[in-house]
Parts: sequence; C-alpha cells; structure tokens
Amino acid sequence: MAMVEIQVPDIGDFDEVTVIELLVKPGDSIQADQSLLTVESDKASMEIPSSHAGVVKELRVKLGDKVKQGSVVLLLEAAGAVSAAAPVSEEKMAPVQVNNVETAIDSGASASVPDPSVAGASGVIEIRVPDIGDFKDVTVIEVLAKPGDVVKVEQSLVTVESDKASMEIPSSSAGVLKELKVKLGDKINIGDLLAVLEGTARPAASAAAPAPATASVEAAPADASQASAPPPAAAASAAAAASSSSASASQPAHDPTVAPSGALPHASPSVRKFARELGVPLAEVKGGGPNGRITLEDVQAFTKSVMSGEARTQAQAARSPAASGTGGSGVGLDLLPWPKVDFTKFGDVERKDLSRIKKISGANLHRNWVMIPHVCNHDDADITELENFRVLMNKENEKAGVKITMLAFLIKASVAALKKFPEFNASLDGDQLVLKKYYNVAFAADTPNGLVVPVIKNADQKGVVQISQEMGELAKKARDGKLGPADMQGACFTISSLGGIGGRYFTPIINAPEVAILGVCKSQTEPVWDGKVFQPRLMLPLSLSWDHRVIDGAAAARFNAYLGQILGDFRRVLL
Ligand code: CAO
Repeated sequence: MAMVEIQVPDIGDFDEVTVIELLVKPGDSIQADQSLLTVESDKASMEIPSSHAGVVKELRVKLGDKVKQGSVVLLLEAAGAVSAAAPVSEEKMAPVQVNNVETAIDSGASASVPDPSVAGASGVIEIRVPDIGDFKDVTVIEVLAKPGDVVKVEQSLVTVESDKASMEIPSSSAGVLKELKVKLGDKINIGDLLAVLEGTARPAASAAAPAPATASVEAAPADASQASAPPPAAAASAAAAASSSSASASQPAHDPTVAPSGALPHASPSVRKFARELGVPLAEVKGGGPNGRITLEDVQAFTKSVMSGEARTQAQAARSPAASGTGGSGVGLDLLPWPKVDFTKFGDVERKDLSRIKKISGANLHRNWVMIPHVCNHDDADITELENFRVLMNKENEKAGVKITMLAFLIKASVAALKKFPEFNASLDGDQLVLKKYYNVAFAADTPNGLVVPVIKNADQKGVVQISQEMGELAKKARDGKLGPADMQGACFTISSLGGIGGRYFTPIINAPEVAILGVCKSQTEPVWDGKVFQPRLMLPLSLSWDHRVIDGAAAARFNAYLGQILGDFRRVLL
C-alpha cells in the first residue's frame, strides 16, 4: 500500500481559500472522488475530492486554514497501485454553491458572456442563456419571475439543473418582464432565448453569467429551493409559479411560508445534497458549525427531531397537497389535496394578485398558525371609569393635538401584566425560554395593502400620552406604506384591536417568536350584576391567544384577570 499526498487541485481563479469543513477523519475508508473537505472564498464554496481510494492516515489541514492549489490536505494509504500523487483533475472540481448571485457574477470563476442583444440597447431586450460551461440540455427546474415583474440586473430568472449541478440564470438587464420564453421542464442551451424585457439596458461587458458550474461536478446539485435567494418579489412569484404548475409537483418547491430573508442557509454542497435527499428544508435547520454553518450532524439531528415528533416543520406544513397536487404522504400534516374548482362554471370571476404585504404576512401567519399550539381565553374588562377618564382627558387636552386612545391604555396595562407574568414576555429558543427584560409592544394596524405590525419600543418607560402620540405616527406611516423594518422589529407582545370596528371576540394568531397576543373588540354597555342590582357598565371583550408550549391555562386566565383588574382601576399600574 502506497502513501499518497492529496493536494488541492486547480481551483480556478481563487488564490487562497479557507477550510470551512472537514468531511473525513483519520481512519476513514474513502472512495476515489469522495469529498474530503469544503473550502470557501468570499465568492463560492466548493468541495475538495480525493483523487484516490484508501484509508485516511493524517489530516494536514484544520478548520480555518488557508489553502491554495498544490497545498497538501491529507495523507492517504491508497488502495491498489498508485503511479503518482496525482491531484484531482480540474474537471472534478467546480464551485457548486455560490454565496449569492451578485458575488457569483463578480467572480472570476464565472463565465461572462456579452449578450449582443443588450449592448447599448433599451426598449425591448432579449435575454439569452449565457455560457453555462460544458452543460447541454439543462432542465428548467424553477421559474423565479413572471410577466409583469420588475426585474433588476442580475436578478435570477430561472434555475436550471443538469445531473451534476444546478445554477441560476440571471437577467443581464433591468426592466419589466414582458414574456418568459421557457417553462418548467424545458431543456435549454447557451444562446436560447429566455425572456423578453422592456427596460433600461446595461453595457454588454457586464452582462450577467450564471453561477459557476463548469464541469462534471462531483458534489450534488445545490437544492434549488435552498440555493436561491431571490428578492421578495421573485420569491413570491416563484412560489406562485410552483403552486400553479403541475410540473412543479416533482420539483423541490419553494417553501411559501418562509418570508424571504435574503440569506442563504450556510451549508456545503454535500450537506445540501444530504438534506435534499431527505427532504430537509435547510432554511429551518440551525447550524451548529463554525459561523452557524449547517453540518451533516445538524441535518441528522433535525431529521430525528421531526421523526420523533419533536418538531413539526414549517416545510412539512407548507408542503401541502395544494402545492403538490397529490394525496397525503403519511408524514407531517398528511392533508387532503386542496380543492381545485373551476369557479367560472358557476359565474363570473375576477383574478387579483395578493399584495406583497399579504403574501409575506400570509406566509408568516400560516407558519405561526401551524407551528404554535394556540389556545385562546376570552374575558371582559370593566372599562367604565377608564373610558370616562379617557374622554375627560381628551376634552382637557383638546388643544394639545394628541388624542389619547383606549389602545394606549391597553398597551400600558399589558406592560404591567407582562411584568407580573414574565413567561408572557418571552420567546422559545429550542429547549430554552428567553425571558425579556424590555417591554416592546406591537399593535396590528389595518392598511389598504394589508396588515402590518408596528412596535412601540420601551412602552414601560412611556406615558399613555406619549404612547398615543407614537401610535398615531406609526399608524399614519403604516397607512402611507412608509414603515421601515426598524419600526416593526423587536416586539415582545402584540395587541390586535378591532375595537374601532366591532365584533365581540376573536382568536388572534400569535406573532412568532412571541408567545401571546391580545385581541380586543368593541366595548359596549352591558347589565352587570353587582350583587344587588344590575348596573350599566362599559365592558371590553378581551381575547388572549397563548402558546401552550410556554404558557399554561391557569397562567393565561390569571393574566386576563389581572389585565381586567388594571383596566377596571388603572391606579393599580402604579403598584
Ligand atoms: N371599543 C369601542 N370603541 C373603540 C374601541 C373599543 N375597544 N377602540 C377604539 N374605539 C373607538 C375609538 O375611540 C374611536 O372612536 P372616536 O373616533 O369616536 O374617538 C374609533 O373607535 C376609531 O378608533 P381607531 O381604530 O381609529 O383607533 P385605535 O387607536 O383604536 O386603533 C389602529 C388604531 C391603528 C390599531 C386601528 O386603526 C386599526 O388598524 N385596527 C385594526 C387592527 C386589525 O386589523 N386587527 C386585526 C388583526 S388580525 O387579522
């Protein structure tokens, strides 16, 4: 048996790369071409395969080491005759996971093909398939944009897949997508017409190229559903395309319940392959490796937790038969197919796209509804005195220009209840409860485009007048569509008030990762028995939804009762 030094082969234009994952250890028997380690530049990650079969004797690198072409990474006792320590051929090596489309395009490893249809042109622009390396007849497995979408330069339009790798084909120009010339399942080649845009052109020299995938990539194709990080509009249209096409049934569909984060799950190609084989949604796996990298063990642990029923995954919930068009699998929710009805048989219909807010909030609400075991307690609070006080205050302060709202009192009262019952001011993180020492209270605001949830920060440090004023400003921003991400982040607890509209009780959906939400409906004067006679009292209906993994029924009843006491006599807030 001969000892062979395994070296880093030609890794293209990458000068030095960092070892981010070791895939074998001394004593392991390995096959020729088996991946040994994963390296990463700032542009892409790739696996270094072994040129020989044998037994690993010694690892010559450790996590964090910088290596380049020719660096010895491992000593192998090779099986069979060995002529020389031949490094793996270039064809065996190719970056298969690109960190993001933008950087992929900047990468020297990716081919950049000038698109003659783009140079200097504006108006109608033809987007063609650029140089995709040695691949022929690659299959369109995902459509990431639809006619009418505003497409940015280098925004991915489709994902294609060969038997070795998958890659996204970006647009070389910005504009409005007029026509997509390909559909799911189509085979495409370099030069094929992909789409027609109407818009502003970009110089030919910087025409976009696909993520690098130049040769017989040994590692698995990146999971199409995980590897792309399209902007929200593209993600939404991809989800729509996946659910509307029967061809999508066999494809790894986008998980429509995941609000686009813009970040890729950090995992090596082989881990991606493993996750893909098991149907594990990498976006839901918590990475235990360096810098949150998802390892093989993380995927295994995730699978175990799902199989043992500890975690019912978002993807299982989302992988509804509505998207697949098939019956239940026996795993997850195992639901019946979504009813497919030709509504036009019964009368005229009109189709309308959901607003962007509706798509994103809908996806979040769906996840929260499916994943959180909700229980809802209803109660009434006597706000007769409080409402009298509020009306008096508003009369006195008429000139101040700030209207004190019942919701502001509710926020203040909720803070007092959150302080008394800290598990309501918490979030679940695995097996741990994160108890928050700050009191940020969100409120649901109805806008023409859908529901948004701005946050009153540090409500414990603010008075009712200041809260009313901030709420007014945030509600206006919400209606004008001007809320920024910071306005909607960091909430501990949410209040959803339908008091200005009507109704008696409802069951609000918890705003994860919070563990409770208070729903409030319209107060009305009711006869309340005081032990001797019925008194007319202004009663406010409260509906508290809570996460039964964190909160027990008794605690929820106490929370509501305490809230009722405070609203009944607001002086208690001072205690
Ligand atoms: N009972 C009776 N009247 C109430 C009340 C209650 N619980 N809450 C508010 N009102 C009254 C107000 O006093 C006001 O009356 P006046 O105009 O006579 O003073 C009127 O109803 C309108 O109030 P409002 O709704 O404009 O103001 P608000 O402070 O109560 O709420 C906001 C602000 C932004 C929360 C609200 O406008 C809103 O968007 N609510 C909808 C929230 C929602 O959609 N929740 C559902 C989420 S789950 O899908």
